[in-house]
Amino acid sequence: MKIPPNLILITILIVGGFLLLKSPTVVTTTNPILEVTPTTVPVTDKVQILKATYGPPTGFYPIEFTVKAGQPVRLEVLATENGRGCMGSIMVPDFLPDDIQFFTKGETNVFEFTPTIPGEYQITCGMGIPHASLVVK
Ligand SMILES: [Cu+2]
Repeated sequence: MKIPPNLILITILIVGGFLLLKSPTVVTTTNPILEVTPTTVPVTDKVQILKATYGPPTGFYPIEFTVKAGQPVRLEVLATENGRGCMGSIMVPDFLPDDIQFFTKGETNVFEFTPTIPGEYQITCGMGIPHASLVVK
C-alpha cells in the first residue's frame, strides 16, 4: 500500500506542532525555583529579613541595606561583644523612635517595622550617630 504524500506532510505538521506546544513545559521543569514561587501570596506579606552583626573586627556590619517600600522589615543584629560607650546602643529612629536597645554579647537585637516612603534612613546609636544606612526603594 502506498501512503499518500499529503498524509505524510500532515503527520509531520501534527507531530511538529505537538513538540512545539510541549517545549514550554520542558523549559519550566528545568527551572523548578520559578515553579515553587508562591505568586498568589501578596507582596506585602513577605518580611524582608536583614541580618547584621556588631563586634570586632568590623564593628557594625554590613553598613548598608536596601529594602522595598511597603513590605515589612525585620532587622536582626547579633552582638559578638558587649556594647561599649554610646555606640553600644542601637535604634531605628525614623520608624521606632522610642525603641533604644543595647548590645549584649551573644544576644540578638530585633527591630520590626514597615517603611512606606522611599528614601535613605539611618540605623543609629541611641543619640543618633549612624551605624548603617537603610535605603528604601
Ligand atoms: Cu552615640
